[in-house]
Order: sequence, then C-alpha cells, then structure tokens
Amino acid sequence: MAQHPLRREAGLSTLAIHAGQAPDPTTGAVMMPIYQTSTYAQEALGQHKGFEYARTHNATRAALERNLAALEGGTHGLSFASGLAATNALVQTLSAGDHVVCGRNTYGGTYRLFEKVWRRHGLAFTFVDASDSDAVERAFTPATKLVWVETPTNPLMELADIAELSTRAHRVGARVVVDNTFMTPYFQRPLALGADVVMHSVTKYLNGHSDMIGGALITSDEALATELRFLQNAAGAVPGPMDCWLCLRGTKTLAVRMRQHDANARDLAALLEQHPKVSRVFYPGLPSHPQHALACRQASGFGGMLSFIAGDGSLAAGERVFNAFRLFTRAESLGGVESLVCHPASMTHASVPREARLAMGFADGLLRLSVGIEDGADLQADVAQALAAL
Ligand code: P1T
Repeated sequence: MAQHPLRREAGLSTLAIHAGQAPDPTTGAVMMPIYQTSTYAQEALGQHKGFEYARTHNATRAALERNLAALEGGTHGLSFASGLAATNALVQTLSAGDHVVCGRNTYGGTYRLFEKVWRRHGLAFTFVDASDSDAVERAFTPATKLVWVETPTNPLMELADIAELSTRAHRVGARVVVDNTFMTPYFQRPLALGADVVMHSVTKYLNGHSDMIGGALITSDEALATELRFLQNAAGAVPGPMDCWLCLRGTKTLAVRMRQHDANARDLAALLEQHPKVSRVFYPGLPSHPQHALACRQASGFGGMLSFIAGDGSLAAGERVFNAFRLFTRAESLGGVESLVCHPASMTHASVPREARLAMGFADGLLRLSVGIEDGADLQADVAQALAAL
C-alpha cells in the first residue's frame, strides 16, 4: 500500500492527517477505503498479493497502525479490539512467575484484568504510588519485567516521571509501558522520554467521537513488536475495518480537538478551584497541582480530563451534583467531542476496593469530567448550576 511522502520532520498535525495513508492506488480515493472482507482470493497455490485472511492482514487496519506509530514516534503500531485487548496482548508477552510493578491508580478495568485474571495465571503484581519514583524502584524484584503507568492517572490525575522511571526500570532490565490515553501524542510522547511501549484506549481522544471501541500499542522495540504481532494474530483480538476507519478519521482532527479540550478544561479547573462548594480539584494544569512542574516538563499541555470533590466528598454530595448536570452527559468513557460527567467509584472504578480507593484520596463522591469542545461559556454555566444544587 502506498504511503504519503512526508518530510521526516513533519509536524504532528500533518502526520495526523497523512501518515500511513496515501490516495488508493486502484481508484485514487483520497480517504482510506474500508476493506470490509474476511478473506482474499489466491491466483494459484501459494500465489497471492500478501493478503490471505483478515485476522492477519487488513489494509485499513494497517493504515491506522502506521498512522498511530507515526504520531507516537514509534516504528511499530498494533491495533486491537479495545484498550483492554491491547493491555491483555502486552501481558501475554510475560510468563508465569514474572512480576509487574503497576501504578496504584489505573483505570479500573486495567486493575481488574491484572488482579482478577492474570494473577491466577501465575503473574505477580505490585501496586505502588507511581508519582513516587523511589516507591516504584523499591517494588522491583529480580522477576520484574514490566513497569505499567498511566500518566496522568484515571481519575486522580497523578503524574509519573516517565524519563526517571524509564532510567530506573532499564537498569534492572524491565520495560516501561505508558498508558497515554489521557494526554495523547499531541501533548505527550512517552517513547521520546524513554518508555518502551505506549498503550492507548483509542476509544477515547484518538477516535474522539465516542463511536467505536479500540486499543493500540506502539513501540520501537523490534523484538517486542514481532512478539506482539504474533500475539495479535494468535489470540485474535483484532479491531474491525470500520472501527479502524472511524479512528483514522478521528486522528485527522486530533490537534484541533486537543487544543480546544485543553483550553476548556483549564478554564473549568480555574472556576472549580475558586468555587466555595468545591473542596479539591485534580488537574495538572493548575499551579496548585503537586506535580505541576513535572506536567510542564514532560507534556506540552494538560488535556481535557479533570476530577473534583464537591462539599464533604461524601457519596450524597457527589450524587447531588452529578444528577444536576444538564449539558454534561452522565456517562462512562471520555475523550469525545461532547462533555461527560462520571462518578468513578460506582462506574469506571467499581472493581477497585473501597479501602484502596480511600487510601489514595479517591473519595466516594469524587466526580470526573471529560471536558468536550463545546463553547466554554456553556460548559462553565452548566458546572455552576450543577454545583448550586449542593
Ligand atoms: O475501554 P477500553 O477501550 O478497553 O480501554 C480501557 C482503558 C484503558 N486505559 C484508560 C486510561 C482508560 O480510561 C480506559 C477506559 N476507560 C473508561 C471507559 C473510562 O471511562 O475511564
């Protein structure tokens, strides 16, 4: 498949629109066709065009994989049927007895996959506060193969120092995986900071329109990429071509969307921070965020996700505000053009034990906002009227 002749130093907006795609050689179609087929004709025994069966090869999927690899600055991209399927594939590269150090605050589904599925297959997991690089290093054992971090974390917006953790993990021969779902490559490039693998729920900002589920892994580690390509086919958690196409369409506008998400979220974080009914705001763009300096150093923006605690942080207080939103839709997920409000303790993080939640400052009533790209004034008015319900 032809690729666009891009300058090596092409910017991210240009890469988002062109990388991995060129007009279709058969028809000249400017947009990548959706190769909606499960199999491919063979002219004679052993003679084909490099495509045999669509679990193994699909041109729409390959275009998405090249596009995502270019955006993250990696040499290999692999896409999966969901973010968790991507995470699962990476864990499948490990063997019984191997150990993973994981940030204590991750998406609840990641925690559930590690704790409830892979632990019983003989893998060991230690959950630590990954904003403390010393705590991560103290958790290393001779069996540690992976360090898994989200930065910022979902939903507490804590940061891990990617460069520092990568140096320390590499000293003991462990790979570092960064779930870059919240920041996207528009704001943060973990591979350039030393990480070995970037993981995405492409369901979120990369697709950007809340109309598909998908995941991806990007790496420049040849050996790992070969193993992941084997697992993608061997285990078969591949995305369909229509979903790949939707994500490809989404990445074209990543840059303009992220700028607007970021601008709207900064304004809302400032509004929430000075609101008398709000006791805490979690947003790395606020100078009061304990890791604001790191946020400025390792990312070029702060993104569209923020969390806050209203009133005394009780479930009742959170529920009151949650139920009062009008423009923000009450829903799980994030990263679409539309604004969403989520109650993580009962929704996205229901599988995290309450004591573990409370120990990290994740109050029962904490609310998370996925700030969309609507007019900022309308979003601010909605947040203000929702808080007035308290
Ligand atoms: O939902 P899926 O595409 O399988 O991706 C899982 C996932 C992985 N990593 C992060 C940081 C995520 O936020 C998610 C999914 N999160 C939600 C559905 C949510 O509302 O937080």
